[in-house]
Amino acid sequence: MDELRYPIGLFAHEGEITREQLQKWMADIESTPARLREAVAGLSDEQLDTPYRPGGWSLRQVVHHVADSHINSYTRFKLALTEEEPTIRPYYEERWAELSESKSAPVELSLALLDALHSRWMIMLNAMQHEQFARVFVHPESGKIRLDWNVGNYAWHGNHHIAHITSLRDRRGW
Ligand code: NI
Repeated sequence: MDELRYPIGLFAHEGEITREQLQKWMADIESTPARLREAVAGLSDEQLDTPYRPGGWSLRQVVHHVADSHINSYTRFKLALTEEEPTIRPYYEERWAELSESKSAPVELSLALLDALHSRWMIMLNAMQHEQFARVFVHPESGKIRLDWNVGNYAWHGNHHIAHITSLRDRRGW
């Protein structure tokens, strides 16, 4: 396992997902924008343009990636709630991160976007009946994905990228 690339390990969950587990993951999703904002607070443009690991994305690209990824995820939740086992549209996240906008736009734009997006996402999740967490979408490569598992996956995803930033800051003493 590459510790720089996976500072908190990979997401894994086996078996039934309890309401308690789901609540913990939802609390992580709710706090992700504030924790991401805190993770980059006070960094200069030069620091934001530093790769979190050799050959990896810059901190700026990481922040914009979280927004890109969570916009897609939010959409997939909505598709799964309103259609029967919809097949979702994958995208090349590496290519999105290489677009010049992802490399240059102020991080504040994605932080603000995530504040609003996660606020709506949480209203949606909190309004879901427990049975609705068993609804699925179909990923063309990964197959059927249940919404409860996906809540965990995106709680992990935010934590994973926040750890990229905080671990670099620790290593550099920033
Ligand atoms: Ni990611």
